[in-house]
Amino acid sequence: MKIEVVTLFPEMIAGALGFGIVGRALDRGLLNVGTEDPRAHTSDVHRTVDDRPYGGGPGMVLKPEPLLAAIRAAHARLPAGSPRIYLSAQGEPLGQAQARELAGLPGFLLVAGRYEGLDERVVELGIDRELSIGDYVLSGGELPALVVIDTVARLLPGALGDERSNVEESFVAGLLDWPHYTRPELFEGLAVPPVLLSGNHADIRRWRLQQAIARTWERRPDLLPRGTKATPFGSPQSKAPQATFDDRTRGALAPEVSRLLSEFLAARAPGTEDRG
Ligand code: 4HQ
Repeated sequence: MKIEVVTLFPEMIAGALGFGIVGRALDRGLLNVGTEDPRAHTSDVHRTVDDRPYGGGPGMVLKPEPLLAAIRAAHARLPAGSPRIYLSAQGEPLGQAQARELAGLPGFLLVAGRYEGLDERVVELGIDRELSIGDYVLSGGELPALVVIDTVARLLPGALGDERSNVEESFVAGLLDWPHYTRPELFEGLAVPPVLLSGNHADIRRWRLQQAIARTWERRPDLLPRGTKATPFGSPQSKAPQATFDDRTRGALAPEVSRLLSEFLAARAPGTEDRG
């Protein structure tokens, strides 16, 4: 996988990539990251990369000529068909699906803007796709570019030390993580959940999945399958067990996840409160 980053601050990219999983992916040659500085494509004595916005107002806009020249120079070093991606708050939200899609490509180009952003004609002429890392305002596209590189790098085959990590993650794909514990067994008066010490791997797997489902329900219900509702099985209103979420999305879940999610939702349904 080859990635190029067009940036006015190439040291920000190079300086952040030498650590952990990404650093090892670079060492192993699974990933190669290059940078291109638009300032290298200026010819005036001040090496000017920005200018005032037409129409007036505060802030500056990246000048089109050096930026498009940098995009073209970096794109020429990438495999044919590598998309040119602009990091912007107006872009498509980056999620795990987008990361997987990018990880399947031979390469791509990231454009990190500064100031108020790019001249829109550079977007028209030199950008294939826009991605946003979230609904907040940053001062530049370098951190978003690093976020994209990090999330893509760890999906490359051979990037994780323990290859099982990605397999384990796909087991709960689309759910929040379960809680983790390590030694000591008792820490500041807080015990590790006994099931994790039981040695019963089926019980542990079920408990973790139940924890992941409960946390997702509480904290990020938007991540659960469309149409997810807490509805009791065989409730008085209907004889047949009711669907607790769309049958179509049910099919996309691992059978174990589907079953435990149905159980969780049935237990959560109105009128099933434990008044013990
Ligand atoms: N930007 N996700 C770059 C962002 C942003 C985001 C603001 C993009 C500054 C120059 N990029 N401009 N959020 O906040 O990707």
